[in-house]
Amino acid sequence: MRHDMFTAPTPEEAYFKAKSKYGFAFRLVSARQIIIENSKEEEYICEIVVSVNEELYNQKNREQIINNDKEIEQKVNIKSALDIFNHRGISKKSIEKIIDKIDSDEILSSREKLVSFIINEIHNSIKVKEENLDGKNIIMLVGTTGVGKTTTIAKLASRYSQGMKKHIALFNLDNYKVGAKEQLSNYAHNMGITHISIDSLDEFSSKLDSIEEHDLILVDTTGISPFDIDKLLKKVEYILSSHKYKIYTNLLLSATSKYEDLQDIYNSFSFLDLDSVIFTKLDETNHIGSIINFLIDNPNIPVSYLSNGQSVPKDIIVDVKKYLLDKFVGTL
Ligand SMILES: Nc1nc2c(ncn2[C@@H]2O[C@H](COP(=O)(O)OP(=O)(O)OP(=O)(O)O)[C@@H](O)[C@H]2O)c(=O)[nH]1
Ligand SMILES: [Mg+2]
Repeated sequence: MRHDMFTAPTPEEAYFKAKSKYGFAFRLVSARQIIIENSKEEEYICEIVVSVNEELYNQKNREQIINNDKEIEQKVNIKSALDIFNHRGISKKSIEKIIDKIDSDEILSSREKLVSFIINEIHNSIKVKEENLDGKNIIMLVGTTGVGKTTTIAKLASRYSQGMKKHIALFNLDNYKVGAKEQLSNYAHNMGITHISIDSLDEFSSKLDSIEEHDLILVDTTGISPFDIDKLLKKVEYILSSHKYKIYTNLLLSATSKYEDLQDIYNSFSFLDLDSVIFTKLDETNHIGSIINFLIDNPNIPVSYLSNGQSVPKDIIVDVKKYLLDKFVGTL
């Protein structure tokens, strides 16, 4: 026979520990309370000693050593994966969210398996909005000042009109910002596309009738606050209830923003019922951890396009998933 000792705050808990290790195949040898030295108040701990047969004792203690080793190895692998991804801007919260999904010890048993599991989950967290331009559509770009709305509209206009042969019109409200009208109308002129500029939301309905035959209307929202955009959208929806246009609202976010700013901007625009986000200025950073954190935290919003430069029309990416993953994995 061999003796084994268990300690716990109460005798019941000590007994429970012995039971969970040996089942009922043990005999209680002794039980006592031990005073904890150096404790401020009188504190006790309970200690029980049990006896078990040699074979069971050896088997259970071997299992315990193996389990302890396994636990240590898993902790080391998790810490190392956290370091790798933290270093690339992925937050501890995002990684822990992914690790919580793991339901097999196999993945945690090797650092390589854990890292490839996390990359796969990052891959899954990038939701892509497929380009579907069937029927009549209005695509509206919204976002903070200077994020790249007008430049992206010009790139999309070229893609849709020259690449896909859609009959398109560009629309903007230009009374809010000096030069905005010229910027978009220059692009429109160069591409031979209809450009309509209005001074107020009220003018919108009369102008819309004049572009009714177009397949696609791209709306720039230069300098308009989200609340005015909401008014504009309601007006557009009202006017268009008799037409056959579907409206898609895209929020532009800069890849150079930190995660907290991406989330704040998204929150302040989200009441607009956003269909997708477009990340701009990917050429200005090699670190897209903030984008990945954003996509992990907002799994319901897909990405439609990426903008990676100032050059119109070429700097637009449609294969969003591949570009983001390549860029992220390239830094690993
Ligand atoms: N590096 C880089 N610059 C960009 C990108 N997209 C736009 N820009 C530049 O960013 C600046 C602002 O772009 P705009 O398209 O005018 O931005 P906007 O959102 O229309 O700005 P407002 O109308 O003032 O709200 C310009 O200098 C663009 O050339 C991009 O993907 N990469
Ligand atoms: Mg603009």
